[in-house]
Amino acid sequence: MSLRDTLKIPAAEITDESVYRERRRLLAALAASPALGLAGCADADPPPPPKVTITPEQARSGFRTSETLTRYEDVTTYNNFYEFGTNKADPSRAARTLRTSPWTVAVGGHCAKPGRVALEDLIKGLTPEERIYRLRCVEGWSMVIPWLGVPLADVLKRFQPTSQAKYVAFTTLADRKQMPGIGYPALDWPYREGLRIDEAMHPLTLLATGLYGKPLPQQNGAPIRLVVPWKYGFKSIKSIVAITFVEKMPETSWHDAQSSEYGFFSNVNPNVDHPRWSQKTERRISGTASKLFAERIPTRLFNGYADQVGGMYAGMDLKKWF
Ligand SMILES: Nc1nc2c(c(=O)[nH]1)N[C@H]1C(S)=C(S)[C@@H](COP(=O)(O)O)O[C@H]1N2
Ligand SMILES: [Mo]
Repeated sequence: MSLRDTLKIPAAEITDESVYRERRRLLAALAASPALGLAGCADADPPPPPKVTITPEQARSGFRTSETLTRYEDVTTYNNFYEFGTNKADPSRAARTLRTSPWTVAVGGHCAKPGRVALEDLIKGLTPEERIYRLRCVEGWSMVIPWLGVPLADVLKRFQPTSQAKYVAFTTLADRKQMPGIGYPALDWPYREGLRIDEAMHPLTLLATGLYGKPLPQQNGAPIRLVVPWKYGFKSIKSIVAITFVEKMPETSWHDAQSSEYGFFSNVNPNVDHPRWSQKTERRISGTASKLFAERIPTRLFNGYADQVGGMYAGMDLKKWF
């Protein structure tokens, strides 16, 4: 029996006191080990989310910022989209040929009305709104981007998630013919992400269809991508083809690749450093300043959206649940 299997035995089934004590010891060792922290351990669940309600005024206060916008040119040529290569300039060159129409999204799992729907139908009747959000990459750079999109909550409600839907899992297209990066094992394809259901339903969480008043360029995740402004950029999954309501915390690509460095929550937090670099500051790519000499500014808790989202994490140890 492997170490992981040992840990999956429910405590109630263990009668032998010494076995029980051994399990406690293993759990403690795992919790202390950076490579196998409890956030990556299958039998540890995070605390249940507190019940919080956010007023429409509170939500709206996060919809815009007056900070200098990142130039369109920079937003669309300095990208992370590993399906098209791992260099920042790769996606803008290689993603141009991605066919984004027709586009179908499969919505399923714990919901009353699952279905495979055309993108047009997924967002039918919803008017894209402009949201000016900060985007903070876990690598230590940030942008200010005027997105166009619809609240994810408005889309999800149409499928009538059941009470078993505790999390929402998202999947990106993985088409070897169109995506040259899929030929390399940079990540375990398809790219997967996830949110707790309250995070998914939060008014700041956007399904983006455009930026700068135009349709989303392929390199930015056309035709539809997630934008979760208080989390590190890798949570904002691009070119989504599947949305699944699940009961257990879903596996996500970066957590899967390196669970000691990338947690499920990945809330922007200057007080929790990445094991290999500080998260206290960020390089803000904005205005006409060159990216190389971009100004270093302090990183803010929840990327400056604490007023809007802090309540969802009340009582949660943000160092453990990073
Ligand atoms: N499918 C997919 N989604 C992805 C990524 C990716 O490689 N593949 N990169 C993520 C990362 S690390 C960041 S910082 C943002 C970047 O979004 P942008 O290029 O539109 O600024 O997309 C995220 N979404
Ligand atoms: Mo990122």
